[in-house]
Amino acid sequence: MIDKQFDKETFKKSVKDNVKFLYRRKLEEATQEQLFQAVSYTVKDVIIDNWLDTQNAYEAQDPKIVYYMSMEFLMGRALGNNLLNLGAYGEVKEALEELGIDINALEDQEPDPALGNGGLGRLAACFLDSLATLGYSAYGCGIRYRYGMFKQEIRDGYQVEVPDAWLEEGYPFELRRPEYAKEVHFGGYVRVEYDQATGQNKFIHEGYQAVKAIPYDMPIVGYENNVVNTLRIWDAAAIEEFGFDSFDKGDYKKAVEQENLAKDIVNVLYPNDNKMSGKELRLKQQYFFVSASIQAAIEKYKKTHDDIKKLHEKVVFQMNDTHPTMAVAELMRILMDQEGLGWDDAWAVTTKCVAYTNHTIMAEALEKWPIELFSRLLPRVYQIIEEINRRFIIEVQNRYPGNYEKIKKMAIIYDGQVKMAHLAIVAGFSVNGVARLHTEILKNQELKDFYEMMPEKFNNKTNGITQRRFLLHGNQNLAAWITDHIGPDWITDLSQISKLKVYADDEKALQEFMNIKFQNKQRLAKYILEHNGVEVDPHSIFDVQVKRLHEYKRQLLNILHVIYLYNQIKLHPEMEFYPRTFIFGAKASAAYERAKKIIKLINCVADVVNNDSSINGKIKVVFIENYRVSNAEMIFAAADVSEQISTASKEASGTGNMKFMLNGAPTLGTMDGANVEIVEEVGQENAFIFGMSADQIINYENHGGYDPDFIYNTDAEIRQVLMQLINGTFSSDTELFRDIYDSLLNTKNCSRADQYFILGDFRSYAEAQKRVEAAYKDEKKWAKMALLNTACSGKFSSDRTIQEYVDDIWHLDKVTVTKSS
Ligand code: DL6
Repeated sequence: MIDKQFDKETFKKSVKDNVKFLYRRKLEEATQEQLFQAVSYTVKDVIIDNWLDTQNAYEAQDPKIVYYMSMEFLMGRALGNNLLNLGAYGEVKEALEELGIDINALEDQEPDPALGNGGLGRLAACFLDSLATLGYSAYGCGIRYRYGMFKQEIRDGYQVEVPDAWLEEGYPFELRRPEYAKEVHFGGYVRVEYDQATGQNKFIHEGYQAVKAIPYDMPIVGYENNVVNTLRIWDAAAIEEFGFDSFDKGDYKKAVEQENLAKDIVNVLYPNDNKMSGKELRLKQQYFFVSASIQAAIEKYKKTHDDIKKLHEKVVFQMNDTHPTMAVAELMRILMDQEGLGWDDAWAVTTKCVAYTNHTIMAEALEKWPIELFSRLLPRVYQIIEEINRRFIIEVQNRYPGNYEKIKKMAIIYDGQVKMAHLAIVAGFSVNGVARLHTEILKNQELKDFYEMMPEKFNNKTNGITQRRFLLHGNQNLAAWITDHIGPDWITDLSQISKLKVYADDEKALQEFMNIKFQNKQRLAKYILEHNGVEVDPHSIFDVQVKRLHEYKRQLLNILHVIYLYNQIKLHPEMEFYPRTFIFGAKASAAYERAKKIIKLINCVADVVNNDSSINGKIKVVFIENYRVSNAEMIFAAADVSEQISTASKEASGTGNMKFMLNGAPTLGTMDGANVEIVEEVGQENAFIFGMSADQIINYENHGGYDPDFIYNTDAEIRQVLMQLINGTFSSDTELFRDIYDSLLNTKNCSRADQYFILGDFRSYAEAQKRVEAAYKDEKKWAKMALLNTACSGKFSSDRTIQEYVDDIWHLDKVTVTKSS
């Protein structure tokens, strides 16, 4: 590959030239940042050739295109990943070494483009990687937030949010494309005019504020196949640049308003995970990128096709959760108001073009917008949704005559609110969940009425992750070892990794496998020492929970169990205990007070436990600051135990669970989300499963909850742990964790005691943790278990997921791209 892409000497010269022309410096004088930019521009030059070749191939072959519409793309760093996918990492590393440049240090210069919160955004990024690698024509469509996910600093144990100015130094892997700018309209009113010629009403949107949407394209490099797809993220600008003209015309106020609107729209990513923000600006963001993306898609289609009624043959829009659901009405608007189709024709096209993925059943995440806000901000779009709703209600009435309960539950507009999930289901030709259990819950519980009325739309697509970032790049030693043993095919066909199973009883192989894990643990221990000032023993069990902080994910269960273990060790200093390092990493939404308190609690417990010499370092607790894609890659590689302990039924899928598994860490988890399928692949005996089932939880919920007070009153050890939250053990301020304590019990301050069944699952969790310890002590048994986790992870590649989307939903054509030079 390298021969075609890179010539070492040319590469080195190009880096030197870039340093000279960009910074007027010699290589030796350049800063690390300047070297990063110079190298990245050199790599981008190669990518651009492939990008052009891909475009030519697409033009020649005219494949169907999927537009993956997502408010979030959590891309992670590009330089290393691009080099790997170009098949040039090793050679470039060598070339850089010859120039005296360390590639790792260089990669560390890159900001983490963090245009996403967590699972949903990272999934979108994995999907783009797989689409390019499998050779499908795809655009990611999103927003170029000026500030991505905040950087997390931990000060005095508290999370502090620091703005993420990822564009400050200029981002080398993007291209501004002003020639494809679009206008997006907000506010105003709709004037209806009768058109004599057609005998139809025309709907004319007037008095609006306009914003210019300017696309920036980022290359998405397929793995060694010359394909480069595009992530198109939209920036906003005022239509008329603020200037003297406006003063002269007395239009000053309008110009300032437009300028501010544009600035606001793309300013910042809302840092909410599994919770809707309900803010006007968020609605504006949604419409902004949806409108611009659909306009661009239709314009592209019309360049080479003249029958708009056949749009669905060449275009499909996948709505990543409900955030882009406005796509339904926007497409209708363009088809009717601009392309001149009547309602029925427009609806026929739209309903063959849009598909919806649901990522959560958390009630607080389901998007509902007040009619007042929606109709004021998007009057024409709202009008169209009203009409979709009117027609849908007639359908429901015809199907269930006299059943007003159905209308109440299924209407798109009800109770003064627009329900985006209902709109997505009514218009979408496909509705999918993201793991088998999740899809079943959607069908039988959350979306039961819709499933009964339109079962053919519902399907499951279990999530996946790209092995190229999370093994080939993140765990290079293990990747090389795997390739040595089974060849390189696993890189593009993860099912091949099952060939490792033959080594499950091979002592030498197991030893090598665990040696690599140990090296990765040493690397993480070094990072922890440097970043947390805490010394951890790589011989201890690295027990890891890294993910967003949310009560349903139950980091609280984990830390309460740490307190319980600490009490046990204090009480029985002689008891056998295998040293354990509990590693946490999590960002909490800035406004989520309880989640932030849980972070503080973890850090307070860490302070006490890590500094108590009486326990001889048997337990260490570490909270890794600013958990993000780049440090995640290193953390997964070093984990022994993967904590996936959500309340059953709440985690739609999880994808961290798959990344741990791929890197040889057995799951300690509930039967939730994709854990169910992980256990199915690897076997119960190679995981540590505990807790109530989804059915049990749902049953409790449907019958008024359960009684945690009973557990508190009858289990003295659990009671002791809870008391320690409010008796000064972990903070001299005994009120600091009162809210957490209250949330677990039927106190006067708590409306739903222990909503996430922490006490209910506590004993079962503690018992599973004992099984972990026993298994770990048996070195051979553990090594086999770890290796089998890697060997059984084949199903969880996003390549498999994408192929299923292609086969069942999108029906895309595979394209081959050959290099032109
Ligand atoms: O599907 C990706 C990811 C799942 O793996 C997680 O289980 C789920 O919590 C997450 N959902 C969201 C929902 N956000 N909204 N809306 O992030 O999706």
